[in-house]
Amino acid sequence: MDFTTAQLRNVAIAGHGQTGKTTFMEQLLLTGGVISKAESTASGKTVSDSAPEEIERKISVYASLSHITWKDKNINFWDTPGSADFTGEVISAFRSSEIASLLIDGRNGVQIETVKLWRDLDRRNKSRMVFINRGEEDRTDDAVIAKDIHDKFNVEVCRVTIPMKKSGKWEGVIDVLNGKAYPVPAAGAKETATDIPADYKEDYETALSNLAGAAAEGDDDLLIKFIDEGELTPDEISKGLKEAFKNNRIIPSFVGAPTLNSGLVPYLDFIADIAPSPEDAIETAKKGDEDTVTVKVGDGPMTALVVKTASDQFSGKLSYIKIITGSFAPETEYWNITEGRKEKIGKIFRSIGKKLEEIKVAYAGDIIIATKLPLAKTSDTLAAAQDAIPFVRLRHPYPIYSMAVSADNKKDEDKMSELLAHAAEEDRTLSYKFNPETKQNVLSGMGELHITILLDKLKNQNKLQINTTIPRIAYRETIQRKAQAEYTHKKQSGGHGQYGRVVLAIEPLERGENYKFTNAVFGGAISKGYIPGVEKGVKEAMLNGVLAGYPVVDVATTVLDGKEHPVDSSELAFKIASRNAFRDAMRQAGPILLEPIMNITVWVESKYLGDIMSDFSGRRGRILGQSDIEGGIEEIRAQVPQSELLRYAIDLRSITSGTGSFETSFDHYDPISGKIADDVIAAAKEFITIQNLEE
Ligand SMILES: Nc1nc2c(ncn2[C@@H]2O[C@H](COP(=O)(O)OP(=O)(O)OP(=O)(O)O)[C@@H](O)[C@H]2O)c(=O)[nH]1
Ligand SMILES: [Mg+2]
Repeated sequence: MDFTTAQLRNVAIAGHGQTGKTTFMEQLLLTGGVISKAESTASGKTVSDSAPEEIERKISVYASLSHITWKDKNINFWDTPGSADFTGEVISAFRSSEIASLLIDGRNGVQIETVKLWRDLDRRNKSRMVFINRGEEDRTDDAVIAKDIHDKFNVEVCRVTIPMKKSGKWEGVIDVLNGKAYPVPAAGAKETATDIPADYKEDYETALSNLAGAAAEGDDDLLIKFIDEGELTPDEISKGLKEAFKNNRIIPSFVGAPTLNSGLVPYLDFIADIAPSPEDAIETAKKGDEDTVTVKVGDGPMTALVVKTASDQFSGKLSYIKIITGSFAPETEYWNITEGRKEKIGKIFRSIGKKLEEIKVAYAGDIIIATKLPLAKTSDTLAAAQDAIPFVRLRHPYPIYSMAVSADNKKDEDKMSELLAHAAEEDRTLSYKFNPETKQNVLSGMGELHITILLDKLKNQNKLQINTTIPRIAYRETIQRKAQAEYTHKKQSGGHGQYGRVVLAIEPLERGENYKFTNAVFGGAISKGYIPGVEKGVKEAMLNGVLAGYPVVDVATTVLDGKEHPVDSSELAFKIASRNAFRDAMRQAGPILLEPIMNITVWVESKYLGDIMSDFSGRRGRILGQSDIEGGIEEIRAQVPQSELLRYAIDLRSITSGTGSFETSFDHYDPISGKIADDVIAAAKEFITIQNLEE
């Protein structure tokens, strides 16, 4: 079936880990008639959590896309993972959806990942609705959650459904907007509408009046009418809610008991009737350094954005594509604007989790899947016209947790590198790089779970043993004072000899100035032609310092004097002489080690503030500042040596029971001394010995 842009809805279901998103999605699919039985994550047979790593761990790892046809609308739902380790998946879902639907566990209220998602949605100015689940449980009270939301985000929710729950017994929900009740259906039966029971009339009247108040936010005329008359007609309420929701001025809230199949019909009705279609939604595009331009979702030549790529065991490479303008056809060639090359499109599909349903055309605003696209990567723009402006790329955070990885032999190591490089292309929150200084392959991601799941998957699929260690740190060496040294390189072993004598002085530069080389030889003691050899020698010496073999930085070298031989001198002889002169000078110049210092920003609930501060002091950290941000969250900014942060993703998780998060970036190098430096030097010596044996 074809759906026009106005008939589409794109909803990203998101929220704190284990709040019940996948279970909720399953019940929505059942309600929408897509599946005939709702499975639980315990059974490992849910539509959304179909990957082996999801089934094994009973958590979502990937954003899963399914669609439901409801009231002639095609609703695309993303079920996203709640763990911060898989935040890249949520980014794909948010970027391609006009609506975010936050699932809140009725027993626990707004939890920290939800607070972080909310902040992200604020930055995107994205419309959001909330669904409070586990309504049947004693502890769940949607009024308490409404207050929690108010306290954390300073917004009022407008309750579109309210619970029918007296003396702790869950009886169903009332759809305030449509003035109907939905009693809990019998096991296996569908939810159907009835009149509102007399017991709940009063609750309903109050909620309706509040809903009219929220609808009045949508339109000035409605607001005036509401103020004058104190009420609005049902049509006016619908119209006002549509406008207010589309413009992100209200937060509609729903309550239900998904596993009892209760509260889902009014939620789907609201999405179909009130929530915005992608029509007129705004995308941003940008060519090179030119200004950003805005593009309205709708008619025009075909343009689209690749929002996610994945590999499927059976279907191969999958590209998830949000169509921005025009219509998207299968068996076509489009331009991949990002690559500057033509992309051959084969079949196109909608999906129910991993099940693909072939379609013949799709229109602006839809999210579809194309298989086996040769070039497409996440953030690529596809277009009918070669000169289309590329859409702004998806913004992914920097990876915060790194492991050095290796395999047992060269063949496996090559295979490992190929697989990891491919994984990093698919998942933009991963990075895989060879660090030439430490001679290690480093895999970085959003947390221990992220890395572990990826490596387990590769091991299982490819029968590959991958070893992990904590990565080495890229230390540096420098000097503390001026020194001078001379060195004569002389070899007279018959035939052509080698001769070069170099006198040079070194002195410290400002931190970050790195390198300076001056030739101050007077009166031609060393001919001009040999000076490049002298400089090469200095550069070579600076590759491996005298303390622990780390690169030497922030040193100025001046060549003062030297001597050459008419026959035996050569560039090579001067290079060897100056390399040794530099090393001798460095030994006298108070060599010290430098370590990388990182900027770190941590977000935690206020109650952990003290623990975070004292933990930083144990890590030789320096606090730069701290501020309260919305949602009862503290932001702490500090500088901490990189060597103290290697396991921070794990440690922060244990300090904050999994609720904290952080970002880091390199800032500068600082000297280290005493035992810390001794340990680094001892470890490096061991490393150098092994390296030498290997070479
Ligand atoms: N009683 C009850 N249990 C639920 C409900 N929703 C989820 N659960 C249980 O809560 C656990 C987590 O449910 P999931 O649906 O996997 O939660 P999720 O939010 O998708 O988890 P992540 O994707 O890992 O963030 C499972 O054991 C579910 O059976 C509910 O409405 N009622
Ligand atoms: Mg899930």
